[in-house]
Amino acid sequence: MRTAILAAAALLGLAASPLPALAQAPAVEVTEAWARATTSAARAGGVFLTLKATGAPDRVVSASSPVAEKVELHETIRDGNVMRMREVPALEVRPGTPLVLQPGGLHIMLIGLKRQLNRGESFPLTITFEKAAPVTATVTVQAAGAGGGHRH
Ligand SMILES: [Cu+2]
Repeated sequence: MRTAILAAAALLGLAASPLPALAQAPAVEVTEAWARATTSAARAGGVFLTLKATGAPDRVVSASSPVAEKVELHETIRDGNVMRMREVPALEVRPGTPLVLQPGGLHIMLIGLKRQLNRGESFPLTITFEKAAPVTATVTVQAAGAGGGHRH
């Protein structure tokens, strides 16, 4: 019976993805996605969110959004008395430990903003993982100073 089903699937051109329902698909949940409002002159902006791996460990390898020409993964490092940001190649997400992206720490950077981000608006951000299927999150724009200052 199983052989017959597989043969039928092969005939239909489905052989490349056998029995997907039985596989433990890697998955990562994205919650609490928000960005800071920007001025009309701003060319970059930060996005913050929480990532939870529900299965195997995974890595965020890239992101994209229609509001920016380019989206980078950033970390914040202390350089003397100055906080600087730099790009990182990936963000590790481990099961059981939510990865919280927040001001002063890891974040997603919108580079080459195509428009101002106004408080109360939202926009889509697509996150690509090494294993899990891509997730498109809805990012809510909060006040320019939201989430800052008191966290570090
Ligand atoms: Cu940054």
